[in-house]
Amino acid sequence: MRPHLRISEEVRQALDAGKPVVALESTIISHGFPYPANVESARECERIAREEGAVPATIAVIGGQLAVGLSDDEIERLGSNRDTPKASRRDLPMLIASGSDGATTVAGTMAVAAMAGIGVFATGGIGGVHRGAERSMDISADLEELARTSVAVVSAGAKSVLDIGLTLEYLETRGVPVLGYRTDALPAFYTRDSGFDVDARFDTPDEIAAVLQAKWATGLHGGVLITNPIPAEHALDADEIEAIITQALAEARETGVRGKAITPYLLARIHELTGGASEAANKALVWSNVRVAAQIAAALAVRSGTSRIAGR
Ligand code: PSU
Ligand code: MN
Repeated sequence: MRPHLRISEEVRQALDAGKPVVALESTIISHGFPYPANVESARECERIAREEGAVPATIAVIGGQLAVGLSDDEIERLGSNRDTPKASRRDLPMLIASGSDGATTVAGTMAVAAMAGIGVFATGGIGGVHRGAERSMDISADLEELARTSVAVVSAGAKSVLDIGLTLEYLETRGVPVLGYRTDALPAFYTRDSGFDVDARFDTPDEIAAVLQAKWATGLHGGVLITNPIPAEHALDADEIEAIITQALAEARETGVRGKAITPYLLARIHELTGGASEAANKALVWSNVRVAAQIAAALAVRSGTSRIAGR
């Protein structure tokens, strides 16, 4: 057992019994949606995972502990406290040492999921290479984490606040497979097609589980990015969302917001500028990702007799 790691009784029992477990992140709770929609969405994620026969493991830093599996009260605490700091890999030691709360990003959640032995994780969108990164060098730690940590991440792709082409180049360089679930096109979060292709398309959760099993059984450590397009009926108009993203990026430049603050700033501005339409889309895609992740975790558990990841 790792120090500072707190695994809930339910998650521990599921892992010991080889039952499917799905990790869920908490930056999306503290910074992804307004309160109380964030708390309702987090609870709905847990309900969907259970409906698909998986145990949800929402991950956060709670009072300096790396918590895997949160109580209802803890989800409420993260959701109602917008000041909870974003916790990526680099932030974890300081939050532990000071006994603080932290809302884990994709990178932070992957790192903690791997400590617990959880191999499948559902989120909304990942971080990536920002537009203008050739000057700012702003590249999300999510991409490095995908390169090094053996956890599969189900997402709806990346928002075009990022440079999607450069994000794909970075993932290729770092050896991260980018899979499409029932799509040949890489989705772009609010829309189903970014204009870029995925590396490989699969149409069943079991085919994806076979890829994960092959990667990890051979010792090819590291993550896999699984992209699941937003359900068609919730997709937003590509031109409208592009105009809003362009405006939000221009405002961010004028305001001078930088570093870890830029992604939450852009997400909040996009929500304001779309007048709530993006919130419904965002919920729909996250819930869809949780469902797919639970099905992949179940297929992986059947194939390997365990939901614990290899070679951690
Ligand atoms: N992109 C989204 N929604 C999100 C995030 C990114 O569309 O909620 C969050 C995730 O937690 C992701 C983090 O891991 O932002 C990336 O932050 P940064 O760009 O600072 O690495
Ligand atoms: Mn950054």
